[in-house]
Amino acid sequence: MVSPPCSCDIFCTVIDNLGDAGVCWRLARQLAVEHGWRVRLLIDDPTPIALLAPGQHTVEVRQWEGDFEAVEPVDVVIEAFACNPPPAYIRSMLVREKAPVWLNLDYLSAEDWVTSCHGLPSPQVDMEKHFFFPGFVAGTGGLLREKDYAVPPAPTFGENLEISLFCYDNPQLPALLEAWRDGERPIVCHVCDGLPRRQVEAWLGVSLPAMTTTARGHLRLEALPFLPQTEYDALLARCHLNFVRGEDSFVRAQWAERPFVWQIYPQADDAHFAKLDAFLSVYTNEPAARRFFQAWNGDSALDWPAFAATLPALTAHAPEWAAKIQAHGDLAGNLVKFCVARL
Ligand code: TRH
Repeated sequence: MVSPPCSCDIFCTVIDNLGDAGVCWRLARQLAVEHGWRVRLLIDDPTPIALLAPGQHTVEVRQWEGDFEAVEPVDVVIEAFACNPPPAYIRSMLVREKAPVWLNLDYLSAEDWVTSCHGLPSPQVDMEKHFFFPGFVAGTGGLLREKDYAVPPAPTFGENLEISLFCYDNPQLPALLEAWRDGERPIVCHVCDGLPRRQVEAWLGVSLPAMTTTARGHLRLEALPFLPQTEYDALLARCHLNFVRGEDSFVRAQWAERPFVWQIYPQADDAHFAKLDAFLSVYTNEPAARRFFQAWNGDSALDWPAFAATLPALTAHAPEWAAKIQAHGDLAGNLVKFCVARL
C-alpha cells in the first residue's frame, strides 16, 4: 500500500539518558525516508540528536520550548512516552477542520497486557488519542527496524571473544570484569562512552580515555567515543555478545542477531522485574541465560562460565528469534497503516 505523504509532528522530552531521543529519531527518520512523510521532531533538548545523527538533514528538528500553537496543522501528532504536547498546540489541533490522528507512542514491554491496550482510544476533550505500543508479538505495534537493515555476517569465533558493554550503574560489573580477567579465553571488551566507561575506570583505578586500550590478565578493554547511532548498530553486529540496556539498544541487539545481555531501565517501584520476566519467558528457556539476565539486574551471583557455555546455543537461536519478532511488520510501517486508516 502506498500511503499519501502525511505531515507529522513528533513530540519528545528527554527524561534522562539517550533512549527517548534514540527511539524518536529512528521513528522520525523512517517515516521521512521510507514513507515520504514530512516530519518535524519537536524535542525539549536537541543535543542528543546531534550526537546520534551528526549532520543529518532528513528530518526537521526543532527545540520544543514552553507552550506554542501548532505552527501549521499536521495530519498526525505523535507524543512519545506520554510527554503531553503543549496546551496551545492541542487547542489548535481541536480547531482543525479534520482532527489529526493523535498517538501516544508508549514504552516497549513483553507483558501480556500490551496486546489488549495497543490501539485503544483514550478519549480527550473533543478528540481521541490512541495508545500505540511497540511489542514482540502480533497485536502490538511491532519494533523499529529500517527496511534496508541488512544483518551483517556473523563474526567468526576466533581466539578472542568480542563483547560490547553498554549498561547503567551496575554493582555486578566488577565481578564480571574479574571473571573475564581471570578466565581462560581472551576477551576484548568494547566499552561504551558514559556510565560503562566510568565504572570500568573505577575498577581499573585509572582513567581510560576514549580510543585507548588497556589489558588486565586475559581481558583487553577498549574505550569507545560516543558513536553515531548507525556506528553503534554496526558495533553490535561486529561483536559475539552485546551488553545492552533500556529500550533502543536492547532492540538493536536483537536485530544484530547476536546473543545479548539486557540491563532493564530500573523503575522505583521495581516494576521492571515483571518486564524482565515477561521478556525472558518469550525469549529463552535456557536456564543459565535466564539466571545471568536476572543476576545482571539483581544481586544474585553472576555465573559467567555457565552463561559463556550457552553462547553457541544463543548464537544459533538469534536469527530464529529475529525472524519471529519481525513477522508482525515493523513499527513505522504498522504506525503508518494505523494512521492512514484513520485519516
Ligand atoms: O539511554 P538508554 O538508557 O535509554 C533509556 C531507555 O529508553 C528507557 O526505556 C527510558 O525510559 C529512558 O531512556 C529514559 O538506553 P537505550 O534505550 O538503549 O538508548 C540508547 C541510545 O543511544 C540508542 O539509540 C543507541 C544509542 N547509542 C549511540 O548512538 N551511540 C553510542 O555510542 C551508544 C553507547 C548508544
